[in-house]
Amino acid sequence: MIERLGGGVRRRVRGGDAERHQEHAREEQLSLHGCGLVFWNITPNGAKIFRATLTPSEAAAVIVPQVEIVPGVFHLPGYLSPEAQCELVERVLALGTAPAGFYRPTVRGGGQMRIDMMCLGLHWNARTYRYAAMRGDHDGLPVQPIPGPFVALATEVATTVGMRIEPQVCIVNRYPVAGKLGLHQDKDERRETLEAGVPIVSLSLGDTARFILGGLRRREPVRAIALASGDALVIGGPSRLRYHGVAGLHRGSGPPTLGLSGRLNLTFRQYALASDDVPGA
Ligand SMILES: O=C(O)CCC(=O)C(=O)O
Repeated sequence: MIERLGGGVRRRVRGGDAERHQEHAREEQLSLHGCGLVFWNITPNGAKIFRATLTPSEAAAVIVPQVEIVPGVFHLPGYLSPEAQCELVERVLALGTAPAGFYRPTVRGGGQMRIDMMCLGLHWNARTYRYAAMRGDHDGLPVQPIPGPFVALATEVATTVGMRIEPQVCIVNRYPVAGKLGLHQDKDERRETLEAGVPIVSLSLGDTARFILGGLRRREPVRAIALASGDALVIGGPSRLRYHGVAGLHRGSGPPTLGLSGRLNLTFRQYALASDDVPGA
């Protein structure tokens, strides 16, 4: 039976020690805060009371609904609970209004993107297509670091589908209702990272996106995947260099409780296998 937890991710708990958590699963919340999987009891008036932290073996016993679309591409619908989505939106918007927050990039051909962007950890320079510690194509500011709970969340998503990532970059895209992102490959990370198939972990918030997934060559046919608020998507292994993009949004389809117009998408990337190779390290 799949349980819908009060917050956090939608999980099914199987066997072993983890079973003791199941009886109260509907009252519990997986918090975004802290590392690991933290359960909370939610009282009728909404207060959170700390209950337990899952050990790594308990966490490994947790099953999350997932669909492997093609080898290496996993869609995890509803990975984030409504509460976790709200918390993530709040934190992203706070970062987005701080120095080195959202801006509208101009790409090397001179055109403006149809989305706003904010890079955390490392900056993706839209003019050079290279990563750097500073925003050389915009205001020269150093990027903000990736908050620890974001790193923990992305790592957890990858682990859920049997992959590994050490997130060194989080690119946050803010889509206005008419926002789009053309078909492209994410290939600006170091070659050894790409060749190892280290995944990209994507989290979607707000309006549902018409995400398009192609093949390893631009001309290959694409398929559409509806990425709704709270969904996670992992693109790795043999699919790491698949073309992909966002053809548009289903306007107004996001949860009203998020208070978001359009959509936010976070993609977590590992730039280098060795931390010494990370710019600014
Ligand atoms: O918004 C999305 O779902 C995709 C984002 C993306 O492709 C990218 O940032 O490279």
